[in-house]
Amino acid sequence: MKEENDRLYMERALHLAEQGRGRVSPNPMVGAVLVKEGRIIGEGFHACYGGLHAERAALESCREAPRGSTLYVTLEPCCHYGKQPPCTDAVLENGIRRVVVGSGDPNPLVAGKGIEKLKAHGVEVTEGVLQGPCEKLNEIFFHFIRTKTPYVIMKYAMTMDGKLACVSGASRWITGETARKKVHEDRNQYTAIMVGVGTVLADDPLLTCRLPQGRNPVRIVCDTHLRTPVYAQVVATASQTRTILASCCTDPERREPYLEAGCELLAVPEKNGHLDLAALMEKLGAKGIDSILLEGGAELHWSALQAGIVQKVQAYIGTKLFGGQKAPSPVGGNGVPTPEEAFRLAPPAVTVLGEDLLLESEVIPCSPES
Ligand code: AOF
Ligand code: ZN
Repeated sequence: MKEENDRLYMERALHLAEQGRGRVSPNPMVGAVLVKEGRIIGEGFHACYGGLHAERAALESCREAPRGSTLYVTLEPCCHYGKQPPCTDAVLENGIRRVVVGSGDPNPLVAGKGIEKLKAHGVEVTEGVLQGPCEKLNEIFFHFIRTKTPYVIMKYAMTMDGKLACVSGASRWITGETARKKVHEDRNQYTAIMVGVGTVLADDPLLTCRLPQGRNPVRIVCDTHLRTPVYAQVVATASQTRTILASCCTDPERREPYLEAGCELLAVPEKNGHLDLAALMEKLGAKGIDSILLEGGAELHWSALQAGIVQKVQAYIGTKLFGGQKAPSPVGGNGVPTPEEAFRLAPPAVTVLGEDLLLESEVIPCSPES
């Protein structure tokens, strides 16, 4: 009975945590519920970056004295001074008797020390309740805090015969409205969106979020030789929406017009004639960019897979067939020579979006000897 209730309250805490989605990065989403004698007496979540942590938000909302209550929290309470004071202090000061934790906090400043401190002060701690869903909730934060590089989601829409466009190059539309709305929900949520210069030259995209009250992701263009046209939409709108051009070109004269237009230029070393994508990820991580939607083209997808920077693949599948030997597919480059050398993906999550499908799979990292 106790375990069943623990799961129910943790589910509620997970639901609360979700409300911080897209607003707390690069911090984690966290939800908290305070329960006393079988009643919820307070609830809270981490609502904005730098803001009150979930535990203190729940305490602030309390309808009665929290002394003797149980705290359900999706992430181990912190025990360090950051932008906010330690949550462990709040737990102890308020006489909370028991703390139920979903997942541990891999932040080296916390990493088990929060739970240890609570136990050392006589608080009963139960760990690992709905651990899987709690870890999944913060897959981006967990990746970012461990690697200091962004979580990269390679996203594309293709037909059921694996085409990104018709032979003519026309691609509007592959998927229907429901799927296209989800794309904009994702742009509202992830920190950045990245494309190759080929995509800018071919489509002149805006790469913004077209939802009312939506937030635009930071736009990143991988442009080894600085070929982005100064009149491209991403450059022309750079003063409204942050735009980063990642390039090997360090010539101040060539960089000047982009800087004037409000772009940021990121100098990246060259590797085999292209941008060193692993080095780029480190630089973007240092800028606090914790997640990237990688939206093509095919050559950049291949390079990104080879560089080992992709964590997840999002394949939208439109229920159409384009055909055409020369019609492009989502991943270019040389391709792997044999099926054994394929990039491996975990079993996918399948979502039906109107008449289309979305398959989402994590990339299984290559072992160094393979
Ligand atoms: C919690 N509850 O709601 C959150 C936690 O700079 P700060 O003070 O906001 O600290 C950020 C770190 O604290 C973050 O990296 C993560 O380890 C933890 N976030 N912890 O107990 C919360 N948001
Ligand atoms: Zn905290």
